[in-house]
Amino acid sequence: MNQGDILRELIEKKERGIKSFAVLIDPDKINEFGDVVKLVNLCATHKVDYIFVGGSLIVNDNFKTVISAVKSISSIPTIIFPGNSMQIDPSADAILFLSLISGRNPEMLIGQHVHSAPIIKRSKLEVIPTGYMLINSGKQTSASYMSNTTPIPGNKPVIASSTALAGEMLGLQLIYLDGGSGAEEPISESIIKEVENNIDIPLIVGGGLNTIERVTQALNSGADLIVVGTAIEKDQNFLVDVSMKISEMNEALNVH
Ligand code: 1GP
Repeated sequence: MNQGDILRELIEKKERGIKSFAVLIDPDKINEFGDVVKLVNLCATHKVDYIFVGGSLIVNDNFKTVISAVKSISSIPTIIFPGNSMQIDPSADAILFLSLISGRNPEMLIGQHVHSAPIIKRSKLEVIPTGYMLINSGKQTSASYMSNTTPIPGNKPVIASSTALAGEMLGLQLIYLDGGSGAEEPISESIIKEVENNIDIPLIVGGGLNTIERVTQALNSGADLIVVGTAIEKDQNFLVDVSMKISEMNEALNVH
């Protein structure tokens, strides 16, 4: 399998210290088609780097509609962040092929992957092998409940870094530390730093990033790409603030 354009770009950005911003659209939270159009236009205006589409449980029929809307009105790379093997759509640009390495549920480590691999191969989506790690964020999240896994304790950085390192040694190309959608607490500075210090592959951080202080802390601790969903569902102005913060950090590196 060749390294695709999106992964290559993330690796290059990491080497240069450039930070990136992904907006997560959960199709279940979309009530009207016009909502997606408005949000995607805002993402384009404020130079959001990636749009993630997916959810732990999608009960409506919006998944494909959201992806086709994003693709038809923007050129922002659209990446599927699947909650299960049903969330595949060839019109996206890439899929995070998630192995839930923080858990011990074989279905989430390899089972769902066996079902989806032939379909994904036919789809021609860029496949990004990703070590997905749920970190305890204070209350049970949909991701931990739906995946039937126990998250890594939020105060055990060495368990997190050893897990991420094992994922890298197994050949995974990204690590995604997730507190879960709407997490009460974001992932701690010590967990992000410890993981970042132990791996060379790009690091994604998400879950509960709902203030600029939290976003800044995640980025300064070593996140290469941050993902924000819930806070933007509540207030789209937050997208503008995060985008400005990231531009400011990248400009300080003297990169454009
Ligand atoms: C969840 O990391 C994402 O999987 C985003 O989390 O919705 O809390 O921003 P939020």
